[in-house]
Amino acid sequence: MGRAFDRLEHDVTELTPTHLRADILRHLTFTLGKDADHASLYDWRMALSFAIRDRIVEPWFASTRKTWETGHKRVYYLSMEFLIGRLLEDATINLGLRDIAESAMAELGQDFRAIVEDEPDAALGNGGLGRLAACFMESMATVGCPAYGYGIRYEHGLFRQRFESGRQVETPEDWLSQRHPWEFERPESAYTIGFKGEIITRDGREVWQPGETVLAEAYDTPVIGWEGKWANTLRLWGAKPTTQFDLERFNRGDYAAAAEPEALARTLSRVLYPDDTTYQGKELRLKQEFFLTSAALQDILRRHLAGGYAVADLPRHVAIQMNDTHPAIAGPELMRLLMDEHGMEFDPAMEVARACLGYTNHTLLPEALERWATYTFGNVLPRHMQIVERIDSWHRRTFHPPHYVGIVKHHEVRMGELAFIMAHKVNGVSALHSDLVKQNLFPELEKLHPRIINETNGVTPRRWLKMCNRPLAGLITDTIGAGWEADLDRLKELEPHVADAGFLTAFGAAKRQNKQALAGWMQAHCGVSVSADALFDVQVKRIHEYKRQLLNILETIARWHDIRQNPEKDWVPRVKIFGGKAAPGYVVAKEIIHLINDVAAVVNADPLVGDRLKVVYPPNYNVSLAERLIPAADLSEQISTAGKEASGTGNMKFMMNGAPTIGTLDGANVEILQEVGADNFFLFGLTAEEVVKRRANPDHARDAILASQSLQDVLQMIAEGRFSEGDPSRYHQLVHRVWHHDYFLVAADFDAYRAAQAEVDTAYADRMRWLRMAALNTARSGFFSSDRTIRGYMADVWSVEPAL
Ligand code: 26V
Repeated sequence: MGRAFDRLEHDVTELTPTHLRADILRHLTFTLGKDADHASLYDWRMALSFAIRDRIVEPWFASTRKTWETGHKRVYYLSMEFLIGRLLEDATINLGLRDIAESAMAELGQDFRAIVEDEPDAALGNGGLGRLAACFMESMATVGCPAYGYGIRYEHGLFRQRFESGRQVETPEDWLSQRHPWEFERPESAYTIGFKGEIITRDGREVWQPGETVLAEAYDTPVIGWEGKWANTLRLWGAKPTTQFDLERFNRGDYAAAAEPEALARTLSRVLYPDDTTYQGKELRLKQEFFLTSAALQDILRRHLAGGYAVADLPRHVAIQMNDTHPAIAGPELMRLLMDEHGMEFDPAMEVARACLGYTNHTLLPEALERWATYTFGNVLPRHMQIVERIDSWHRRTFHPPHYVGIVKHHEVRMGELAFIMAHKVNGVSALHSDLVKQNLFPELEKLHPRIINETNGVTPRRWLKMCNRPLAGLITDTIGAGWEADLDRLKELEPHVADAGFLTAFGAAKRQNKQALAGWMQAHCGVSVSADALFDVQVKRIHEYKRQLLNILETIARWHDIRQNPEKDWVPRVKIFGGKAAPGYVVAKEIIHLINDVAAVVNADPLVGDRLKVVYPPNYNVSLAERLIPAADLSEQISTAGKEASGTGNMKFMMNGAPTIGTLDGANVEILQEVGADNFFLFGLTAEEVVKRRANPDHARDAILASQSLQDVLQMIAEGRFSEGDPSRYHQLVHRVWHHDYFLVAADFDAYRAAQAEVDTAYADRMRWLRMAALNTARSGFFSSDRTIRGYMADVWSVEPAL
């Protein structure tokens, strides 16, 4: 095994369960101060985590040292979200220690699975964008791209979801209430972050004198790549007060006031904003964005100068990626640091900043595009407001864009335009999405400065296949040999085997094993018993109108109705599985959740239907639940209104795990279809262009409903209160919206969706045909490894070579 480091004390290749057991016991005793006889599951988890962490530290140092010594260019990935999930099992897998860890724990009388599942998810993200950042961190470590991820160490990640009478209830998430064994606190790496205040003149230059300050303190988590060959750092910032505790006030008895600055500072990293649907313009959110960005940029400049390089040389050593516009204040902040702190003039500073910055767009939805009122922006960041205006007027003077194009418009700062102008490359996240970014989002700017490229998303096959699907991963290794994990195109070698009934049967057995495990889990956790022979049809993602969970549940009702009408027919049994959270203020999404749970209650209790249809909605969908559901899925639901889903990444995980897609021509579905072939994909629905045309007809929903007896029946049943204990008012609004305000064209696509679902039934009934389709999905999923995506960014955006 080729290694990038040579000073290994802990050589993982020579580690035996007995060695590891000794390390675990040492940590149990000396790190945790516990006696093995009295250790809890938590204690054992900590002891194992520390023993594993020890094995990461040396490759981590070796990687860092090598980057310093060679002056290699580094990537800085700035993201308000990192949706990491659990780390223990992932670390053991990448170190090649998974089975050794399991044996070591068994020798100690502990169940590895139980220990792994005791770890809380690090849920520092909302959904796709945050999970992508986590996959990218793992892939950058795997391909040996020197990188830092920069984010916020939220005390509370995404809320926990419960259902009360079918309605979503949120409770705070509390991952740091237990010790987090993966991070290293770095009190010595702290930066002052300013807000508000005024602009003063110093030596004839305008500089900022902040009115408020907080401290950003670093917490580092090593991120280890496949086979432990390289490790990078995820650096999360925690907020602390800059002022000392006010002892004088405290002594005067003013206890609460004495703690005020502390409370104020800490709110900055207290909680993740749980709304990924609408931009709200809240001052605290802007402060969080600046807190992350300023801390990161100060850290980047400090490291650059410590390497002995000139400020003007920054682009040779530094590539900064903005994950959506959330850190787009990086443009003006970098300009401020270059000009106000390092004495550069505006023009050369612009050159340097633009050569460093890249911007990834993740959404076209107008309500999610960030725009800050100039009033808020100027109040919180007065110097940045000046700089933004200077950039805007420079841009106007130099390039003469149409009058309606610009950064500051109608008393708002548009972060998309700002990010575009400050970046040398702008990218979308799937082929279709990148085209739409060009055509619809930035057509004028792209004409003036062509810079939009595509980098289709990907997912890490270590977590999303090797780790979460042991039966299938084992079969793959048995069939094509080891090494596919970091060379996913090798899955193509499975293709010749789909002609072999023995291989297909083994493929089916692996899937069946996962389904059986999920059925047991759902019985225990949701109280629903399902047959593992039924088709597991899964839609898991944030609840959003454009993702059309509503279309899925309407089809479920139609199916239920059909089964009741024709109970003698030979139905293919189905389990409809839903998972996902709604933003707390998203009323319509919450109504959809309620309806799904209401339908589940009626359908699951219907003796006429029995095993032919079940609906299960496990609460609190998160990374760990995804790892349980996706390997057990037969069918992947990717049914967004065409033109709305930027890419999707869940779609790729299902494909890898051998679940064919039922889906629209949206986001990366387009590329999935292209890779897997039309015979192995259930395509339906209007295209992005047709969607736009159809909306021009104000009666599109009414026309579609009147043309579909089935949809009329479904809407009628809901309206009558069949799923709301006879109460017709509960879903009055929802039904009204389908008839009159169906912006996402649920009605227009309903019949096509139903027809595609009927094709799914037919295909599934032919067991060998289905297994062939499923296996081909896995075999052709190599393109969707995030290693491929990262190599694309390295070549097209960052100009970084792998260091391995
Ligand atoms: C948006 C907003 C709006 C402003 C307030 C806070 C906030 C927080 C998060 C977001 C994220 C919206 C963008 C997003 O998650 N996009 C998803 O990105 C995935 C990765 O590229 C992609 O696969 C999904 O299709 C896309 O919806």
